[in-house]
Amino acid sequence: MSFKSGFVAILGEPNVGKSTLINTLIKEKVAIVSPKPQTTRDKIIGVYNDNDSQIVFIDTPGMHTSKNKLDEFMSKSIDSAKRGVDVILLVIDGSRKITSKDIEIIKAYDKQKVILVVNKIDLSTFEDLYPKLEQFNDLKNIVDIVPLSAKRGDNIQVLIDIIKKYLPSGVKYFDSDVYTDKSVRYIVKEIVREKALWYLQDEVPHGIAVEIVEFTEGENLTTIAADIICEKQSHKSIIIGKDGGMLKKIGMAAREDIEKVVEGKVMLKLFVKVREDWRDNNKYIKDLGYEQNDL
Ligand SMILES: Nc1nc2c(ncn2[C@@H]2O[C@H](COP(=O)(O)OP(=O)(O)O)[C@@H](O)[C@H]2O)c(=O)[nH]1
Ligand SMILES: [Mg+2]
Repeated sequence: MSFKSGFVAILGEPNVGKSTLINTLIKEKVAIVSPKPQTTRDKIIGVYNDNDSQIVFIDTPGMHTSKNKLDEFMSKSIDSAKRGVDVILLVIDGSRKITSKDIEIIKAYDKQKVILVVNKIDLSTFEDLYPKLEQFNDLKNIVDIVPLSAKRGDNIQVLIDIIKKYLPSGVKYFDSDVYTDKSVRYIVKEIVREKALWYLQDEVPHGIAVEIVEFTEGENLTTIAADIICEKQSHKSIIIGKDGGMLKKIGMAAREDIEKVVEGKVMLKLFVKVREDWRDNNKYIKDLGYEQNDL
């Protein structure tokens, strides 16, 4: 069999498990995950390698309507991820009821090869799931349907084998030891944002960005300082918390994950800064690293 390679975009509504899926597929944490919608802001590439293939997965922010300039940036990054890919993985949450809106969204993809991924099967029984899958049988634009659990890793190999069927013969686009287009710094700042999303409530976490201000690799210790940027003074006090408790919680959880990424001990210093309404300011969005990086 010839070597297969190609590009696969992961699309779907917020919270269906797209980022969890890319991490499971490539067995590395490249995309952050949280129960809150709009966790992913950027297009992220994760590269899967085995003996006879290389698959370049592109994780995208969930589709939703634009409210501010950051939202516009996110929807542009979905559009650019859709272009020029060999296969689209359209992910839906199989533990939810399937609505007519879901069917409409699926039908809209009629020009590309689409594999429908029905995620979170660990939350349903076969009896619940089977009638749901039957609803998709008539959809002619779907080349395959794969029920799986991104979180548990069930059926992941089945998905990879199916994707390979639809990829062209080709060359490697990335060296085998490269698993993402993002730098360690980028992943570090995303991990800090992930923990802020986990622990903070309401609108506070959605107005957060993280900026790395120091990254020094020592012999036995990597020292990292990061600013957590928020939109309002009142948010700043919430993020710091009583006696600095919230910031400490975010920092401890983040450090644990960052140590796995840098493969060593880390000292993490976090600061909180206010930049009013940065989500509506093009310059801030660019400064914070949300910039189109087309393939
Ligand atoms: N039970 C279960 N939860 C999942 C699964 N995949 C993702 N999740 C959870 O769904 C939430 C959203 O996941 P995320 O990957 O951030 O979704 P995204 O917005 O589509 O990228 C998180 O709380 C995940 O832990 C799965 O297979 N099973
Ligand atoms: Mg995501």
